[in-house]
Amino acid sequence: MEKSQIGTTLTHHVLINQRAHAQRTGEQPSGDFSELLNQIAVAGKIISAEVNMAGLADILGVAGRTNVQGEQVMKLDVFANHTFVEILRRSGHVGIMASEEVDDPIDVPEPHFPGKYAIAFDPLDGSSNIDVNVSIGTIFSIHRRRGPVGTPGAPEDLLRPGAELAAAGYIIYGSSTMLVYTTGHGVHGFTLDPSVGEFLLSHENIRIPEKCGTYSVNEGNTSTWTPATQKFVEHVKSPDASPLGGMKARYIGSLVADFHRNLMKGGIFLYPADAATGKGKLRLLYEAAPLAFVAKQAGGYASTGYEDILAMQPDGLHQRVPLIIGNRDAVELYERSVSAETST
Ligand code: P6P
Repeated sequence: MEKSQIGTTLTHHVLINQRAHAQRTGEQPSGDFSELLNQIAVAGKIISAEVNMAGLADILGVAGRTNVQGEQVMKLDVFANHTFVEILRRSGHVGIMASEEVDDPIDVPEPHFPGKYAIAFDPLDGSSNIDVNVSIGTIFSIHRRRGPVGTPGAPEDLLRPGAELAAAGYIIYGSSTMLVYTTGHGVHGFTLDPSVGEFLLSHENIRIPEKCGTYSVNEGNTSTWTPATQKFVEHVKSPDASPLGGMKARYIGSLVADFHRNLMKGGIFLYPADAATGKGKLRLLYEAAPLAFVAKQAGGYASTGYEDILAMQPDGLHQRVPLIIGNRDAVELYERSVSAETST
């Protein structure tokens, strides 16, 4: 039978995978996850339209307040957060949420139905790039709640290791809008066809390429790094170093864009710990853990330098961690350089 000219939609792809899951486990799919992912896609389409209009509408410029991170909040951030909260509340599949833009857990009040999932998201990461037309993104992580559906969710539904995630992914608003997700059975990319308003399968079973030819780090922070981090970055820059020398530098300053490039072409992204505080900048719940889940499913790995990101038990919604993510061999080389330093 000739291959259909109609692309594979997100819904169709989830149903195919759920049938495969049902054959593997004998569990009959409820269709809840498929509906939830479609609602995330709807939110992504709405935000994509606004992001692409941002240069025209009076939506640029600072909204005049700072978020829980102490960062100036752009109007698109506020819009993106509101879009996700409202659409997920109405979905009937979410019992509790966490957002980079909101200090406390976000509930699902009546008349909405608290469903079986707990979702943490960064509604619009890379917001400092919004008004200079650089790619930005949404990052989401999905846990299956422990409590029964119909009852309010609890923070404990969110504060769980990334290894327990039911699904994770991101939407990148760039030259095209792509949704990339995994449920633990491979990483799949869908590109938005704005003419029909559908995300169509464009990258099935994404695997991070073998060669790690790029390093991605803000070298303006070199003076704040530990000696081991400074040594690692010098190593990967040096053409004669082995293994993994001679890498080229690429740094966009938008986590989703830097991560997506490395996922597609191979590379290592570092936002290392500050030597003085031992702390990182990026957030565990809705940046590091979901991207670590995606990276692992694509053959990569993510670490703080000391431990696997997916093994970490979050101690708060907005906990910050160092993040080293990308090709497994490069991340493990970083871990060895850190452990060599701490063992001296
Ligand atoms: P720096 C954007 O504000 C962000 O949270 C990530 O998207 C990005 O990777 C990082 O901060 C960039 O931080 O300190 O290099 O500007």
